[in-house]
Amino acid sequence: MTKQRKVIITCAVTGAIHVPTMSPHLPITPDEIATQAIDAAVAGASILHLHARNPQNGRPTPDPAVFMQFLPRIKEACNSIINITTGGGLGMTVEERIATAVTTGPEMASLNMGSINFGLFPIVEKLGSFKYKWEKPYLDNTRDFIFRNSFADIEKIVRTLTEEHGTRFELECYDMGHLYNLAYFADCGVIKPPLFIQLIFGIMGGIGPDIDNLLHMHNTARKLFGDEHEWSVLAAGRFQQSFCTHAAMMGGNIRVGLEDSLYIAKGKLARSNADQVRKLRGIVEALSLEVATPDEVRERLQLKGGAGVNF
Ligand code: KMH
Ligand code: ZN
Repeated sequence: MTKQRKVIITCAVTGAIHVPTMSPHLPITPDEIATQAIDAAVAGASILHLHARNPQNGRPTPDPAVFMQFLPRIKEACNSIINITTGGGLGMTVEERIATAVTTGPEMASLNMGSINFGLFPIVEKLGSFKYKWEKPYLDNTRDFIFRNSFADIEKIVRTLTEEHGTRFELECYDMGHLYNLAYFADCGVIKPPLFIQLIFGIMGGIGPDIDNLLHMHNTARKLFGDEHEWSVLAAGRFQQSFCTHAAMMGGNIRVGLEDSLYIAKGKLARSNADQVRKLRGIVEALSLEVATPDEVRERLQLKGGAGVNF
């Protein structure tokens, strides 16, 4: 029997799904994002998946100038791998979505492996009133929103970031077909191993949060990519912790953070990203598993190292 590898914990710190009304603990300003990211790193997150928000009203922004208010600070304070979103937020063009990764050349960037509906509109009814004017239409408009990631979009993002910067990817798969899209790009050599595949459950428009689906996606990834891939799991909302626990038990890696869930326990908001990292780290260690350090992850995923980025 092969020894189980150390568990890679990714923390997705703020994202572009949740709106400020939903939690006072969602980091918004560059200072809040930096502080929570650094605390998550100290708690055990070896990869930090980062988005930016308008500091005045919390709306997701692709503006590289806003990212640059926190990226150097995080890099200086910790050794964790900085992973910049190319998914961005609702309504951003693909050019806007990749602008920060193109200018900063991170070690890692997210790469969404197919187009899907992305329904956030049911949240509106649950909230009732809103802190900022942009929040309600932002969520409501997802009734008629397609999260666009065509073959051409994916190829453009990969070629640009690989050729210009040697950036490698968190390959986000929201449904079975996305694994096959990835297999196409791996077979033709556009995306090179080792692949770091993020299996995503519970986004409205993607595959549902059913453990049978996790087994099926994991088995399919194994058939398609064999030894050439590492896999990780994220699940939205209340499924976050149970899916991460299953993934760790099955030999996978995990992603936590307020991008994916605002909660630490049933009905209880997480006060920080680090709270979630600490809780899942505790579960991982209770299973007699170890957590991977950033340098161990760099070696496993063949990343270029923090010295090679432009911030
Ligand atoms: N919000 C997650 C479900 C991205 O940043 O590229 C997916 C995500 C997208 O992390
Ligand atoms: Zn993201």
